[in-house]
Amino acid sequence: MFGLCLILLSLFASAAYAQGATPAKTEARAGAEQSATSGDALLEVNGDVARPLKLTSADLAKLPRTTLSARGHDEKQRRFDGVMLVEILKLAGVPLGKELRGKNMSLYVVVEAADGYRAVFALVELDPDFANQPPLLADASEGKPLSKEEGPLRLVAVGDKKHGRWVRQIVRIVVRRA
Ligand SMILES: Nc1nc2c(c(=O)[nH]1)N[C@H]1C(S)=C(S)[C@@H](COP(=O)(O)O)O[C@H]1N2
Ligand SMILES: [Mo]
Repeated sequence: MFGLCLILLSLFASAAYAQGATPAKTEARAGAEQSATSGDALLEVNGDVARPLKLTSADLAKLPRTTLSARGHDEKQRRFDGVMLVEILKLAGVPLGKELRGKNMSLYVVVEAADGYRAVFALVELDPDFANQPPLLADASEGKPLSKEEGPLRLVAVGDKKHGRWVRQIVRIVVRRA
């Protein structure tokens, strides 16, 4: 009888512990994940931002996804998947939407590639509240991850007639004020 009581008591105690411990455990794990994966960051965001970021593919996977079709430099129509570039800037705490006025009209964004190639966008070109065809940060095309030459991340600047700002192999986004 005493043995049974002890078993029941320990079961109850462990259930209560598990319930109480769950949120703390989740938080601790989230924190550990951030530091464990920061070494393999896909994309850095810095400059004039509230929150500089080092994003992993896991971080990117949490953002809302967009699919679109666009004609590449080879004139072929392709399907691209990824996140709108503005989603990255939202995470970094860059002023957007109603805040994108006044002195914030001179904010611009430098998109930097692994080969040193860089292209510039005015912040207003990225905000769907402001621009007609804001660019997509693509990680896949035709259902497959982008090739090493093109990706892992490439800009699809759908609003442009030429492809000079379709930056391949993007490694960094820098926000600056003109
Ligand atoms: N990283 C990187 N991206 C780049 C370039 C570059 O030299 N380096 N060239 C740009 C130019 S000028 C064009 S026209 C397109 C060509 O796109 P494609 O590689 O799909 O043909 O890529 C753009 N993106
Ligand atoms: Mo080009």
